[in-house]
Amino acid sequence: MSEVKALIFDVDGTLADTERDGHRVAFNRAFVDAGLDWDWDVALYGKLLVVTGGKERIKYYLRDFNTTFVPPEDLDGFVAGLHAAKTEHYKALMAEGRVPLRPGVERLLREARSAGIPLAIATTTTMDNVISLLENTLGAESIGWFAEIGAGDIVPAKKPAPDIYLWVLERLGLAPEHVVAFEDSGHGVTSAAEAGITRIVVTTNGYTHGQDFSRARMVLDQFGEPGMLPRRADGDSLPGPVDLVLLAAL
Ligand code: XBP
Ligand code: MG
Repeated sequence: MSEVKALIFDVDGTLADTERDGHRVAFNRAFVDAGLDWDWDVALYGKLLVVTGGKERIKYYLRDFNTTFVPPEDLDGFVAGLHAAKTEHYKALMAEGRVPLRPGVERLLREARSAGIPLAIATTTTMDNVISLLENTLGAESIGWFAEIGAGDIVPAKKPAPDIYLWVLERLGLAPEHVVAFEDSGHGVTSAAEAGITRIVVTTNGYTHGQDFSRARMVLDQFGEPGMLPRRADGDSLPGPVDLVLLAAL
């Protein structure tokens, strides 16, 4: 077993349940601002999550779900404008403290920091969104906890493509066998696995429960805390929360 030399975290759905009450609400507010009658309810948004990336998701919605809407000639400009407005709404929602970190996230981050294990982020979401989530949950200084943050359009192809994980691994100067990746979705697992990472821990949520996690090493409902143990898909609890001892034995 190789030594664990860094932990790489996905953001949306993994660090926090941002999709339903963060991104989705922000998209809808941007649509209202633009005078559009589009409403992405909780169920529809679950279907739209098949496509990662907010701009890509809007285009997918127009192509497959709202086929009668006639977009302006400059589709890319139109989508970019909506998406920029959505990012502002997302940041405002985060500033309201609407979305807490998932159980055990802060504990695991702090444990790794104390042990001198570098932290990194590999996400498809916009960098501004990552910063605003971290600032409003762990405080502004927590951005410096991460040795590398790979986010949004920094790579051409978003998850499930491996590009963002490859980018982060290269910046860390580490081979995939030396890291553990944390994900919540099938697309995220594919992205990490295609980058060569085999130690992948999944924490599922309402939107991703039941997806294909066959390439993950461990699938749990949460990282857990000492009094709140993570459960596997079969319902069995782990003996303790996800910590560095467990990760070293993966
Ligand atoms: C997260 C996403 C993101 C957000 C929206 O996927 O798909 O696109 O929904 O963010 P993952 P932007 O957790 O696998 O990284 O609107 O900023 O693109
Ligand atoms: Mg995710």
